[in-house]
Amino acid sequence: MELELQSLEKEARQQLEALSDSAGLEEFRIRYLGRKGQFSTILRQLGTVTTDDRPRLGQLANTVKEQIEALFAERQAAINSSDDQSEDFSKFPDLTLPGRIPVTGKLHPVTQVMQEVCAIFENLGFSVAEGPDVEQDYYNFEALNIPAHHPARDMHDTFYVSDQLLLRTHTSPMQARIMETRQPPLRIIAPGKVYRCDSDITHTPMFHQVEGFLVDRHVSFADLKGILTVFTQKMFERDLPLRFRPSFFPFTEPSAEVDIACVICGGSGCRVCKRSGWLEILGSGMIDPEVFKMVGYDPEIYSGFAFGLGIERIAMLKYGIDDIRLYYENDQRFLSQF
Ligand code: 2NM
Repeated sequence: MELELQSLEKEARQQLEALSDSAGLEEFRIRYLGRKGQFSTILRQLGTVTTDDRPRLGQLANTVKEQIEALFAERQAAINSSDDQSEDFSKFPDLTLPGRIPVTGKLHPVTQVMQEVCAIFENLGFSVAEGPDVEQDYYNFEALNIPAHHPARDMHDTFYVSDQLLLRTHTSPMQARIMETRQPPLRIIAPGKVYRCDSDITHTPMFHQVEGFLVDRHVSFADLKGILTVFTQKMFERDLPLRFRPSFFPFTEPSAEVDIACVICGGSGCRVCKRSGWLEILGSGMIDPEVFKMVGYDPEIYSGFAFGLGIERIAMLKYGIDDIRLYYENDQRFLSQF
C-alpha cells in the first residue's frame, strides 16, 4: 500500500504538470480528489491493513493527499489567472481590423446647387444680397407692381403673419429694397427661402430661389440673353440650345421664360419634358418702368433686366431627381448621393 501511494503521488504530480485548462483541472479533481477518486479509494483500503500499520499508513496517505491538494490549488490558481489574462487580451482592440471610416457631414444638395448658382453669377460681376423671410406686403407685392387685388397675387398665395406681414413668395422684395437705397449701376443676386401655398410632387410650401437683376444706362434684352446664356452653359456644363419664350410677369416688360433643350432626351421628346423637347428653367424680363418709378429711378435714364430661378427645380434637372419631396425627407440614402 505504501508503494501504491508512492506511485499514485508520482502519477498525480505528472498529471498536474500537464494540465493546461479548467476542463482538465475538473477532470483531475474528479479522478484523484473526488469522493470516488483514487485517494478516497486508498483511504478506504486502510480497513484491510493490520492495526499496527494503520496509523502510519493513514498519516502517510493523508499527507500525500494534502500535498496533492495543495499542488492542485496552486495549479488551479495559475490556470485561472492565465485564463483571466487571455480575457483581458480580448478587450484590447484588434489592430488587424480595417479602420472605421468616420461619417463626414456635407452640404444639402439644395445648398450645394444654391452655392453653385451664386458662384456663377459672382464670376459675372454680381454681388449677393440676403434679406428677411418675413416680409412686408409692400416689398413683396406693391413695390413690384402687384397692387392689392391684382390677379397676379393668385399665383402667390402665401402665409400671412399679420395683415401687412407675410412669408415672402419670391426673393425680389430684396431687389426692391436695394433699388430704394442705392443708385445704379447695380448687379445683384438675392438667394434664399420663399413660401407659397402649394404642395404636390413638383411643389413644396417652402423652396429656394435665386433672383437677380442688373440696372444701368443702355441695358438691353441682348444683355439679358447674353448673361442667361452663359449661366445655363456653366450650370449644365455644355452648350445646350436655349429658347426665350414670351411670357408675363407683373414686374417685367417684356417678359420671357427660358427653356433649355431637354437634358434627358436632347430635344426629341420624353416623359420629363412632356414630349415638348424643352425644359423651363427660369423666368426673366426687362424691369417694368413702373417698378423703377416705385423705387425712384428715372426710367428714361435707366433700364435693366431681372430673372428668377427655383433651386430645387434646377437641381432636379441637373441630377435627374423626379420628386421634389425627396429633398425634405432627410433620408441618408438620398442625401448621401450628392
Ligand atoms: C422672375 C422673373 C422675372 C424679378 C424682377 C425683379 C425686380 F425686383 F428687379 F423687379 N426681381 N426679380 C423677376 C423677373 C423674377 O422670377 C421668375
